[in-house]
Amino acid sequence: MKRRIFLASSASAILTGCGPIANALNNNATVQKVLASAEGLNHALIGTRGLAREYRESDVDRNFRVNGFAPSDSRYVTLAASNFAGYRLLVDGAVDRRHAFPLGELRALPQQTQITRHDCVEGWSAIGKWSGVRLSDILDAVRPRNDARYVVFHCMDNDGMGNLYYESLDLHQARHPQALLAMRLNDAPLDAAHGAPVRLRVPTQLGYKSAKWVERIEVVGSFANIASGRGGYWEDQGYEWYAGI
Ligand SMILES: Nc1nc2c(c(=O)[nH]1)N[C@H]1C(S)=C(S)[C@@H](COP(=O)(O)O)O[C@H]1N2
Ligand SMILES: [Mo]
Repeated sequence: MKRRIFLASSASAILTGCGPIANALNNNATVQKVLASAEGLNHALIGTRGLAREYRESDVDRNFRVNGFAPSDSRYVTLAASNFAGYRLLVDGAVDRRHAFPLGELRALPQQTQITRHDCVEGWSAIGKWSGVRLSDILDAVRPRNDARYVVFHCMDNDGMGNLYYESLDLHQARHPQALLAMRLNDAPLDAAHGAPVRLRVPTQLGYKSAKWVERIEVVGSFANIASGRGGYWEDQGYEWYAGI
């Protein structure tokens, strides 16, 4: 059974992709249908309740692959030049206690370390040792209100056409014990290309969910009014919002 599920997700891995060629494929109706059925199967049989497998130190890929480039706009470059001294992670929206966390405050919170595998829909994987703050600890600190349903991650990079990268999880996924706001990769501070200073790490979901360069976490009742309304940058281009693996 497990094997069949894996095959279903690798088929979607090869067909969806993160790049322009894959986008052309995504516009193909037959491809879309196959993907929809494979993703439905995965969702139904696995869900996001289980824990992602954790690996040993010796399994870590020392050169964790980079997908994309660090943001080149001047605001990010300036923040990076001062080692993110001026950075704040704003957590707001449908919460009782909105708060802007400087890096020092995030580093002073209890840290979790996990050695987990990152799976990109383009068909590659990498095992990394990630450390940071549990997203659930941050949510506990800001106290989502009763109308809160989703957590939206706003990032500092754009695609050159004015669209900022963003992603979202529902509150249940966001409270998953392995959902991490990572600040370290492989025993070093996260570098710019991998999402410095703070990125999301959700090992139970495909790579595009793990938003890099996060500067704001907005708790919302609905994401219908954010960008094209599908809950994420790639979702707005046709990817599934649910990306469980
Ligand atoms: N802000 C932002 N986050 C992002 C992306 C992006 O383009 N921008 N790409 C996603 C995709 S498709 C993948 S596979 C991973 C790549 O992470 P890595 O570069 O650390 O390997 O980041 C994800 N998070
Ligand atoms: Mo990806």
